[in-house]
Amino acid sequence: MLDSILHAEGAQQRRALAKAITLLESTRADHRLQADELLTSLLPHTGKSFRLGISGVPGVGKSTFIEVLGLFLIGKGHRVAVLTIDPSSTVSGGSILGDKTRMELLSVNQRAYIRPSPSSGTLGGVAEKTREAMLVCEAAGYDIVIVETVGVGQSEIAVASMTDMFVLMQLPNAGDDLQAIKKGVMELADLVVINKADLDVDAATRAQAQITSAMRLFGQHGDPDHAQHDQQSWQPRVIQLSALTGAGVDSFWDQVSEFRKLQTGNGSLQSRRKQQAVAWMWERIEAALKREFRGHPAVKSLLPLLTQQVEAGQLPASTAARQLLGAAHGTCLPGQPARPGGLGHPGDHGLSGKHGHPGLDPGSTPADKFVDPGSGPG
Ligand SMILES: Nc1nc2c(ncn2[C@@H]2O[C@H](COP(=O)(O)OP(=O)(O)O)[C@@H](O)[C@H]2O)c(=O)[nH]1
Ligand SMILES: [Mg+2]
Repeated sequence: MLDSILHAEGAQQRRALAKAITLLESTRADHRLQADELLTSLLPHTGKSFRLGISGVPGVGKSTFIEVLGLFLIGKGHRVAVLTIDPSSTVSGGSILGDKTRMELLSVNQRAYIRPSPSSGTLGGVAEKTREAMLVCEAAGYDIVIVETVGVGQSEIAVASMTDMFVLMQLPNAGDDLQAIKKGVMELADLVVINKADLDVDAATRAQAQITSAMRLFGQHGDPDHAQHDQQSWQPRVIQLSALTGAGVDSFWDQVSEFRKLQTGNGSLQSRRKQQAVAWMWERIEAALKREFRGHPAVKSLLPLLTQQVEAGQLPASTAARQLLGAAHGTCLPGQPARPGGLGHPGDHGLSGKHGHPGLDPGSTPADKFVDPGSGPG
């Protein structure tokens, strides 16, 4: 499979690609081992593409735009892979994005590869599969990878944190209701595209001005920890285009190319990717630990009661957390009588007042192994 991904051409390579991605998406443990092996061998061949994230509400014109952009790029000699993260498909099995049919020309083009969102799993899991699929596409020589998502839930954050450039698509009336635009998402955007400019040029131009000034404000007052942008080298921009007529697609690509050149030249692109890779590692560690924790028999048996007590305001959330963490480690909390099975009595929640017990440092209990002190993907 490895060889076909790297060296085969045409239909044979696409088949290998599809097979590899299916393997990545499998939940079977033996498949996962194979997938890990495959990814490790592919890794030296990855990283050479440009990773473009595109987000926007359903109906904004993402599919129309990606079709026209994809064909434009193929015309320039690129090979284009399109992957999607669709949170709706993980919840309902239905899909907001899965309208492959809209990319009629792109989906049959030999130089394009389109893969819909995995349809089960948590958002974190789905995002990870997509990230891995992206690496496989890169190894197969797709030099532009587009990751598409809808503007619902946390999926934009997932896409922004696996791509080199994050593009937010808006409708021409977006400027009329800036409140409706989620500030956090706007802050992630390297470029905002006002689509459907053909419908109402005035509205699109107004939206462009309003969003430009709003973004400048975010830039000035944004939380520096979340600031992705080196203000010196790239000030996020707002442009308008029409995916339907294709007007503005070339200048869109000019912006992307300028961004890419700048970010590559000053090392931002490399450091962004490094950060992303480490953040994903932690994201996966946290998810796996949580799953393991929830599956622990002692936790399973305690959880319903403690949850109920926390809901009812009878037990401080922090105390419940410590009891559960202690249970998972088979340790009882200091100050509680040891009981068979190593669990404190679930009903015994009179812990307040014992927090100051000499030698009782909540920061050094084994329970803390479950907590990553702030080196998460945040
Ligand atoms: N007038 C106009 N309509 C557009 C444009 N882009 C997309 N549309 C239409 O908007 C609708 C939704 O587009 P689609 O690409 O499916 O949006 P998505 O849900 O974001 O993928 C379709 O009927 C498109 O034909 C545009 O630039 N101008
Ligand atoms: Mg669509």
